[in-house]
Amino acid sequence: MSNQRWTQRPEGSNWGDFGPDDQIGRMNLLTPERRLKAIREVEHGLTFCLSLPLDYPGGNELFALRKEPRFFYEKRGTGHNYNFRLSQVCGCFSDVVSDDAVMLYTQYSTQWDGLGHVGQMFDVDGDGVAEKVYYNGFQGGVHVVGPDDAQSDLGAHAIGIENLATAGVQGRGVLVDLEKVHGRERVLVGYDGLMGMIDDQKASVETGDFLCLYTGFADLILEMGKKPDGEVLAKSCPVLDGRDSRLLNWITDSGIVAICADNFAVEAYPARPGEGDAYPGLPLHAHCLFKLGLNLGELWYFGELARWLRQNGKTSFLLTAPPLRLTGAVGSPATPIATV
Ligand code: UVW
Repeated sequence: MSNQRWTQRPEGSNWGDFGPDDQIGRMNLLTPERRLKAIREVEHGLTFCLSLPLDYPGGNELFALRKEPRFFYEKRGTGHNYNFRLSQVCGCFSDVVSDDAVMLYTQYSTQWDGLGHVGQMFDVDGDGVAEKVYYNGFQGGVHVVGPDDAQSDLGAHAIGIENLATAGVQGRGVLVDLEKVHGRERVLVGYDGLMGMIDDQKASVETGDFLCLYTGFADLILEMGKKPDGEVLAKSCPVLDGRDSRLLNWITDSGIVAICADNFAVEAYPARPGEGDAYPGLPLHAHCLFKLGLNLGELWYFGELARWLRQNGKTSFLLTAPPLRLTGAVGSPATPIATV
């Protein structure tokens, strides 16, 4: 199999399986039938907001390159377009209006990783030279263009987050409760550990599902009240072992469309050392985003939903979680909602 962007695809990838120019990857498995099945999960009409306030974690201890939202206000008349009396436009108007603008780091808080977030150096054209490539062979500097590339038209012109926004991110969420088993202990969870919890909690994970992992990390961030302690966070709560090949194979075979976790990167970062001269620093990201086109949700907030599911002996729910339809972005804040 090959197409105009690649003649060889990475081992274990699904490039081309959803069409030569596919830009939504595993989300293709979320069919109308599976959405209907997800809607049938709803029995009580209760909703849970699965987002942190977007100004959390607070500061940038968690990741130095991502900053808190900053607000701006446009000038209007002699002041600003905020608490602005519309009588200044027409004396008879009684309105007071406010607008705001915000500088939002798309991956600061509760977020989706888009397929343009992590690629790999990989020889797509078989010439012996590795190129910067992303899911389905879209290229860094050509399709995903940054300020250090030759082109001046910046952004993800393919695999941008707007593709996920229009894919209809609504389906069946299945929550695996890692916090119930490990508490706040930092544990590397591989295939055996995850399968054990899925079995014990009778969480049936099916094709088209969103796998949701509750680790307690976002609860800890909330408790820190916008003053996150980086050292404590680095040693707290379970993370997936992205270097466990059996876990990665299970993700491929499971048919899940996304993994959503309440921790920083779903997987341990940094990961355990790999083998050979060059290997992914974020192996689960490489497997999911780059090879499978499977989006990752991070820093979601599952605390209240997890407690309700525990009390009611359930693991599944209707999940509605579109990203912003922000053309050309490689990630996006989200305000996911669970309905039970
Ligand atoms: C990194 O980029 C380290 O991970 P994330 O997917 O959490 O943004």
